[in-house]
Order: sequence, then C-alpha cells, then structure tokens
Amino acid sequence: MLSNPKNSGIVTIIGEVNVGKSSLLNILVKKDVSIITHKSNTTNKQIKGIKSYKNSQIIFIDTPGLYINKGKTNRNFLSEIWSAVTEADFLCIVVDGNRTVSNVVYQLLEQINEKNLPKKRIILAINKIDLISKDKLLKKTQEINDKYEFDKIFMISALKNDGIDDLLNWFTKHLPQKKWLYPPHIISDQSLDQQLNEKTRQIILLRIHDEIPYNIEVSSDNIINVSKSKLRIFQSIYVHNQRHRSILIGKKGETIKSISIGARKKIEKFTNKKIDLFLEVKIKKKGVVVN
Ligand SMILES: Nc1nc2c(ncn2[C@@H]2O[C@H](COP(=O)(O)OP(=O)(O)OP(=O)(O)O)[C@@H](O)[C@H]2O)c(=O)[nH]1
Ligand SMILES: [Mg+2]
Repeated sequence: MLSNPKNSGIVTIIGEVNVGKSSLLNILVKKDVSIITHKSNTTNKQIKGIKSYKNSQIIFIDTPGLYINKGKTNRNFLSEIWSAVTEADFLCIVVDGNRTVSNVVYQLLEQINEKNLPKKRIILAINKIDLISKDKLLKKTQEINDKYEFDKIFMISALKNDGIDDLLNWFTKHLPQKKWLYPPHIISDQSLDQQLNEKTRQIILLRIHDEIPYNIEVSSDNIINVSKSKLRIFQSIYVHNQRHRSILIGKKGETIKSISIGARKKIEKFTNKKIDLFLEVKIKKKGVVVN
C-alpha cells in the first residue's frame, strides 16, 4: 500500500526552441523519455516524464518549443501547448543563458496572466550556464527580472546536471497535497511503439539536414517478439512528397541504410534487445497515404 499523505503536481516545461527543455525533462526523471537533438523543433508534441519518490509524484510535461511563426498567428501556435499550460500547477520557463529571450516568451506569460487561470507558480530556469560567465549570467538575470517577476529563478545546466537537484527539491517542497495520478513505476506516458518511433525520428533528424521539414512521422506497424532477447520491428516513415522521399532514401539507398543502422543501434540500447529493423518511406498527403 502507498503511504499517506500524498503530494502530487504537474510541472509544464515551456520555452523557445532548442533551449534544452527535453534535456531538462530527461535529467529530472533520469531517463531518455524525450528525444534531444541540436536542431530546433525536435519535440513536436507534449511528452510526460513522471518522477515518483517518497510521498511525492511530479509529472513533468515537455512541450514543443515556442518560436515566432510568421505564417500563423501566435494564438494558433500556442494552442499546441495551451492544454499543458492550463492543467499545470507550476510552469517552468526555460531560457538559454546565451540567447536573448524573445518576445514570444513574454507574450505567453502575458496571455497566461490575462486568462485568469487558477493560480500557478511560474519559475524561470536559466539553462546552459556551463557556457556562460558569472558576470554575463547576472546581467542576463537582471535583464529578465526587469521584464517579468518570477516566483523563483534557478540557474542550471541540463547537460552537466548542475542545479537540477535544487530545482527538483523546490518543486517537491511546494507540491500540493493531491492523489497520485500514476502508479510509482511509470516514468513516461508514451507507449513502447511511440518510444520506438521517436528513436527513429531522432536519428532521421540527426542525419537529414535542412532539406526536409521537421514534421516527419514515424509509425511502428508491427513489432514481433522473435524471442525473449530479440524483436523484429517494421516501421513506416511518412514524408509529404516524392522529393522528400528520394532525399530520405538517398543514392542507391545509402541514406535510409545509414538511418536504419543508427536507429537499430539506438533501439537496441533502449530495449536492451537484439533488433531487426525494417524501414519503409511512404508519402502522406493531408493525412492520406498515397504511396
Ligand atoms: N552546453 C549545453 N548544451 C545544452 C544544455 N542543455 C541542452 N543542451 C543542448 O541544446 C540542444 C537542444 O536541446 P534540447 O533538449 O533538444 O532542446 P529543446 O528545448 O527540447 O528543443 P526543441 O524540442 O527543439 O524545442 C542539444 O544539442 C542539447 O545537448 C546545457 O545545459 N548546456
Ligand atoms: Mg525538445
């Protein structure tokens, strides 16, 4: 039986693209729940990482990065993260200590204040402090402080695991008394299929440069348990047109072969099993598979 009383809360991690939100989520839950690359827009949907210990459960939600979207209105864009904003007890705004914080972040904070949502604690995590001098960091903190009054400011490096314990302890200390939403052994809300899809998508993002938009989809069509220690996985990769398909396949299939080797290794490490991986590149237009 679980001991009482129980504390639990939702922390939504928000920030511009590439500031280290997914790196922060992974280091907080000590597992690679969300994929990381050096590219912008790696995360394309909300991903939960759950940390349960002693009598506390914290649900962290990683979100797609904010950016100034010229084609769409910001309101439209914000709809991708809005549900994670409204359900949160805490918002953890992540900024890159080396970059100027764009207005899109302050606009979001303004919208949250205007909406009269139930009170949330809003904290700031200045990330990548391993790359910045103390002087610059103080200036940066002052600059942000002048624009918005956060409940608390932390200086962290998600890459070097610096300042993470302080951040975690702070959330733990301020958790509301609430029932746990997940059993204690659950670390992610992602199914095995979804996690395997994300591993392959990560390798694609790392291998393919700017020729293909980031919104490639991967789906696991079949996962066969060949034995206790071996899986056979069939995945489809969906792109939007023939040109993107040709780029992904490459000359004499070299690109897809290299993606397949990289994804297989990644999945083997993740599952601790031997993997046979079969990839097929297909074209999907407006949600319909055409090839
Ligand atoms: N030097 C340094 N690099 C970091 C740190 N945290 C993250 N990075 C790097 O920053 C890049 C982006 O990290 P992500 O965690 O994918 O960033 P994100 O905010 O989730 O990005 P999107 O999903 O695209 O919005 C990767 O190359 C990370 O290794 C840090 O504390 N220090
Ligand atoms: Mg991310």
